[in-house]
Amino acid sequence: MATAVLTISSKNYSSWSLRGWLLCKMAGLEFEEKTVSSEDPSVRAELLLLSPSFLVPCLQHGNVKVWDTLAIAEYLAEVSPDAGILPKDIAARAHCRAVSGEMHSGFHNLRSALPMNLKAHLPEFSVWTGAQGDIDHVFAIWRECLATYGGPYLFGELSLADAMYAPVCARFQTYDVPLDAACAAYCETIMGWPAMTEWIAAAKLEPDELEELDVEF
Ligand SMILES: N[C@@H](CCC(=O)N[C@@H](CS)C(=O)NCC(=O)O)C(=O)O
Repeated sequence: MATAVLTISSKNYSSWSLRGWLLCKMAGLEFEEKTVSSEDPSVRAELLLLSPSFLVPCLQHGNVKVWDTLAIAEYLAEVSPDAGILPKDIAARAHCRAVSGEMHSGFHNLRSALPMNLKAHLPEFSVWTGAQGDIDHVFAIWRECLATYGGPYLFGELSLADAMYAPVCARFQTYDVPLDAACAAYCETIMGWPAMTEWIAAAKLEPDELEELDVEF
């Protein structure tokens, strides 16, 4: 397999980096990580060369450069068709793309009100009511998927959807969001996914703190 490099940023804070990285792991891709701090102007210039959108994750695989997490997922599903990134059944595949697309383009209130911070535990955090609607919609998606496909992952086996919602599980743990039994079991499954525990362990060793994301809420 061609040499692959995945450009990411902070393991503690960057939920999109986490999603891209989980997808590479799911695809069984052998890859190197390149970590950039987009706060540093000289690094931003380098990042622009690596990722035309300025954003991470960005995957360089041989001569192929692909950025944007959904595009990376679709590319990896083509490179590793047996990895299960997309379900085999056409209806389940469409459903998986729909709930993954929702995560990619929506849930803005949830994402801004509950930033990913794997090192933190903020049990006193009060959820802004604007975010509660997003949280309830996540619960509805999870309950429907778990009931339809039987769990323990959203589509039975690990898929793109689990990579997309994994940072949400981490946020629910950080902010002690109350969960029903089905959603709690799903979060526990995701937080115990070996790739996830590997990422979290590395995040906890990261020295840098982004003060603006570490305020006490
Ligand atoms: N839609 C993009 C979102 C990527 C994104 O927002 N990445 C953040 C990190 S989580 C980023 O690179 N931000 C640039 C910056 O912080 O300057 C994707 O799906 O990959």
